[in-house]
Amino acid sequence: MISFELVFLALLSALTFVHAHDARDQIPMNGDAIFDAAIDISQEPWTSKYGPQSDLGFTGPLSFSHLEYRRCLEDASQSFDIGIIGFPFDTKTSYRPGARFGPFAIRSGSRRQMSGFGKGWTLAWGSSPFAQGSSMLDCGDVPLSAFDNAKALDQMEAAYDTLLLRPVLGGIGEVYKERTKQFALDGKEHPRIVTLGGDHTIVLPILRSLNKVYGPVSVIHFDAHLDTWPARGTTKQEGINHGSFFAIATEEGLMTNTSIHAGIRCKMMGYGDIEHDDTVGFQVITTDDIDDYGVKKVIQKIRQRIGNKPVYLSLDIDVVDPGLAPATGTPEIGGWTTREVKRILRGLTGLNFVGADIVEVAPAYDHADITGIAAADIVHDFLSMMLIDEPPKPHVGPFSKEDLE
Ligand SMILES: [Mn+2]
Repeated sequence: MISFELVFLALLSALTFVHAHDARDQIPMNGDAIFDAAIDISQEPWTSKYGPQSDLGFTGPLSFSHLEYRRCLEDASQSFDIGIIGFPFDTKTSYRPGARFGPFAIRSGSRRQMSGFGKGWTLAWGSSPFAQGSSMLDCGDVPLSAFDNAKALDQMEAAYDTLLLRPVLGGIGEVYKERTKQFALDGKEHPRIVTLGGDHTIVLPILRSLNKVYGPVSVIHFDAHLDTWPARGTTKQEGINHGSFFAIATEEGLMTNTSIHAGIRCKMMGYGDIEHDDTVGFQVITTDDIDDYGVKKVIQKIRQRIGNKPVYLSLDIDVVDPGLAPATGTPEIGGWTTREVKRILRGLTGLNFVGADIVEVAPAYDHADITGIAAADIVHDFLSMMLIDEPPKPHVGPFSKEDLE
């Protein structure tokens, strides 16, 4: 007796043959793609019953928040207003390496914050970064040398230059607002790049690149550490590392003297480190200032310091307490909570950001992906912060204005 399966398979092959024959009669045989195009998927079992093959939060190829992924350095066919790029680099770190896997961990942590389907709206913002009229693209990772640091720094600068000099798309609606034109030396609107590090050294080539387009910029630096220590070592390359890049950037004239740190709490040689930090152009907001002065004052001081100048934001994940973000190279206890960092970032909305990064995520030291998820959520806030004109008002709900006093 012939089984049902055999009959079904025979029928299927017969149908496939007829279908193939029909299609080949009508369409010149010059490639499988043309042949495949002749298949009417709407009649196929999957599409006729279930429609598109949509990616779920936990499926699909890895891109930040499921944004479209292009290798932008070799593919200029798609313009963007905000580009996300990975700098997988960790060979200038002083303690635990592993941040070369940061871009992977942050993209992986972003899978539930889906850019499609209108998701991304939060009560805290009252909006979604994906609904601000700006086009975003995940531009992939830069293939950096893991063996030659001087080459890797040059590769980062060349990659950043390449993206920064691309023309913007100019929005995906009528609401697109020019953000960078007024500061650019060439008077043109330039895209903004969000970089996923990488150890903190990646900021030096980024500042070199930004300097060519904007001249010197101010920096808002979230970190447990100063990163303004003088270059030391017996070779030039040894002196350039994730603790000295800001000092080098200032020597090279890449920064204004109106920058500010937020969340500092590391051990130092002494107060001399702070005096030197001042010469590099920074004011210091310590981790404990949030208890003594509160979130509002922290926001106010950063905004006063930066004013209307073009500003670059660099966030080392170690600004967050290692209990909430353990996967980092140089953890320091007693840090800010992710909620505090998110609140400060919201408060900075409307400053003239020319770019941003998140660095020092080293997922080998993570537990249950919490650091990757925290970093991805912070990048989600970066996008809103860079696209909205002013900080969102506090939630009202069952509260009233009097409750704020
Ligand atoms: Mn740092």
